[in-house]
Amino acid sequence: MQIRNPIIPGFNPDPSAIRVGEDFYLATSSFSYFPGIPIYHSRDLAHWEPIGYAFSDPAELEVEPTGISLGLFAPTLRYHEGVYWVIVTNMSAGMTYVVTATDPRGPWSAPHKLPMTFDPDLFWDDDGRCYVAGSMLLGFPQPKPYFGPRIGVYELDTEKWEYTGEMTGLWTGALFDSISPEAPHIYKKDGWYYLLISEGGTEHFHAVTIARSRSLLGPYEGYDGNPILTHRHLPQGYPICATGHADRIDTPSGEWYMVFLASRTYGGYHKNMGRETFIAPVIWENGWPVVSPETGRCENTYPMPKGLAPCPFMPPLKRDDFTGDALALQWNTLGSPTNGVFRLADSRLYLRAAAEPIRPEKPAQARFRPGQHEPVEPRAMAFVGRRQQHMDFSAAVRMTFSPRDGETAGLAILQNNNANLRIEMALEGGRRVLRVMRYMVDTHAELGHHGATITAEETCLASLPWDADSAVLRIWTNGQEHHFCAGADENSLRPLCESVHGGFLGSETCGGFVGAFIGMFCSGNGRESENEAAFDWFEYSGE
Ligand code: 6LW
Repeated sequence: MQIRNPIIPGFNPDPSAIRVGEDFYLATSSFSYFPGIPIYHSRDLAHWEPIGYAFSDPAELEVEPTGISLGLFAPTLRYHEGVYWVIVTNMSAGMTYVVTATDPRGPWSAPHKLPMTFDPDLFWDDDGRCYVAGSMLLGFPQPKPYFGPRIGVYELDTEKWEYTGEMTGLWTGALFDSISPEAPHIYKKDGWYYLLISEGGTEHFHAVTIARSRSLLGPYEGYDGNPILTHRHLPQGYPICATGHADRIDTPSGEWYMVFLASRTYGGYHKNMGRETFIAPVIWENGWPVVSPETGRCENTYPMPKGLAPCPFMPPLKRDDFTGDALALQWNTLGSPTNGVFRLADSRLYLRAAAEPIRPEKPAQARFRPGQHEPVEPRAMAFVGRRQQHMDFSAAVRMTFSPRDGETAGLAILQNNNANLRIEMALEGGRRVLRVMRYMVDTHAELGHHGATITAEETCLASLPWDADSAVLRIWTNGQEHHFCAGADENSLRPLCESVHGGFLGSETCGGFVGAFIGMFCSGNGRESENEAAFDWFEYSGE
């Protein structure tokens, strides 16, 4: 058996990991999906089982569906004196949240709220004092051009939940005029404070760099061998790209590993699954880490760590019959569901035709709220989905729905607010139809490229009269070719149209920080409605 990359496939960026005894835990970013901040557990570094979420009270998580790439950015997961800690920025609300738990499966505390730092880290020094390092990239006024330290640190008073004093600048990054120095983590080893960061931006030029100091507050000296991990020098055709945003982990026998984000491209330079979690071994040479020492690149596989027996976990069944009284861990809503968008009853999942549209009237443009708190009303879109984890996958549902004017329900692959592919039931001229829709934006919609005008286009690729109120809907892919089928039951599925190239769903094309979800939706498309779509089952399989 080997460790296979990505260790956590599908949208799982900004990994942060710890070891507690023989158990490894890892947290990733969730942006505006709910529950927030998935937590994974492993005993062997190869198999990572989802065990819960750090934010699972909708009222406590201020995220909403239209700013999909806002919400919870870049957690740091730590263990200190019997307590698990997660610190994370909520970009929707312009605040930093800290939650704690004595069991990483939960329950987690309500968030303690701090002024916003970006990509916050938690570090306890030997004297027990707690420090939050962060990036000053967003939320802090800075002159331009600016070559001062852009990674800084505050001391945190964990009784009063406030920063003590001013932020101390630590490092600018390895490159002169480095782009987006971010994702700091501080570690202490052999009398040195190591400051691990990322720079180059989270796209193709992402890189992991490191500096060290004899004192926590600096001065920090960058490593001459930086970057310690990057694929920025490799061509776009290389199958793993954008390696960065890293954290370290060690095994009980003292071997080091780095977990980091990267993307798999397929069918062209397309990253439909967004940024996923990868791992590579680390050795130390002359006081500095060497990542993936055999080749200097992130490989598809690595040998199992010494002394760790393979420890697979039971994967979820392919089909979810919705027989439980709560949604299984794989499911997320887009936004915090305080507005009653779903319920489970009679072994079915019901989604209500809430006003939030599956595609906005005008393309959505996310607003960053640097630095100041702006309360956000938690609410969700009636979308219950799971991560796309495979290039070749199949997803199917059985749905019953009686649409009223303007209402739609069906099966969608959602990349962000401005890019989706879907099969939906709707009324056209008073007649029920099943249709295939493509909603795509020109470019970089999510971040808006400062004032750029965004245009988006919705195309109906097929529309078929459908007299029955129920249907089995299926989307399957071979690479970027997306196929759409429907039928009265599983044995009578027929293609609805030609296959569609899904490369436009890649995050490098349509912008944003998330990755594709596939799931069930129901929408009043601007009008609140109590009408519901019922889903008997959902099935996903992939290679
Ligand atoms: C995150 C930053 C980054 O805050 O992307 O890749 C941002 N790194 O560190 C969103 O995940």
